[in-house]
Amino acid sequence: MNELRFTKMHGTGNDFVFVDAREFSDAELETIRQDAAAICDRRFGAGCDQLLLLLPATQGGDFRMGIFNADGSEVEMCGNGIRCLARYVADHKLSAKEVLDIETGGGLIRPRIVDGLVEVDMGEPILEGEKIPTTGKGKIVNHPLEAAGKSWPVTCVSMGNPHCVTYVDDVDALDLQKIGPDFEHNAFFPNRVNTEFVQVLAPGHVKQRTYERGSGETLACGTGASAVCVAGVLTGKSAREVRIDLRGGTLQLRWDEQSNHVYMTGPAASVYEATLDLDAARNR
Ligand code: ZDR
Repeated sequence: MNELRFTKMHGTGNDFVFVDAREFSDAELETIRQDAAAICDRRFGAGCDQLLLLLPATQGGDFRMGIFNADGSEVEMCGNGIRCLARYVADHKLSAKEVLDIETGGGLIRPRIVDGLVEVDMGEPILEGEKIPTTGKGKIVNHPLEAAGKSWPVTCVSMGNPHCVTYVDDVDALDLQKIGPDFEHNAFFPNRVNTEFVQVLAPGHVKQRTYERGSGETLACGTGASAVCVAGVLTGKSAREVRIDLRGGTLQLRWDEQSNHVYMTGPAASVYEATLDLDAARNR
């Protein structure tokens, strides 16, 4: 396979190369897996934070989503990506259902389009340290983590993928290129981690920057925003319903007390369609 047809999409500035891979053979999927980092490369390839694949369901859902970070690592979940998947399915009329059941490595995720935005039932957060995973046990709330030469109180949440949330006075003052890798590769996180730096503006309004596992700083992070919503309740820093301002836009989050599910609402956009010459992209 030398040509890859894709749609360029983004959710609040977290950008994706979205590939409809429902008809791909196992050999073609393997090629994509091998070439993921080359496809994501912003100079030699198509360029994106994550490569997303629309795949046939295997467990009774409507579709399955495959996710690769810019470094080529395959990961479990992507919150902004699932909104884009719902947008793609609606744009191409691939389903008549109002709420989709999407299989991901982080479990079944349920998006639906409401008033031009996408609302996603992100499922239940995982709070046990061992399951996130961290090397700590039980709930990890305000745990002191040594990184970048100081101690940061961190609260850890998995939304299918691992997140670490820490509160600061001024998110814009942080040099994330410098401090982010120290969180991502910290021995406390056996599978590495996505890190959210959060500034509380009011109980219902926070500002977030994200340093993503395998992709570096991105303009937004949907699973990260979900983790921030949960961490805000666990630490008492913010309310169950919160507006989160990210560098690329705003997301609305709610951690429902009754169901224990997290709901995320935000935009998703298709920017253009194109064909990538895989041979050329491979020659980095
Ligand atoms: C943060 C993310 N872009 C989203 O929107 O949820 C997810 C991407 C995957 C993340 N970098 C990981 O778990 O490694």
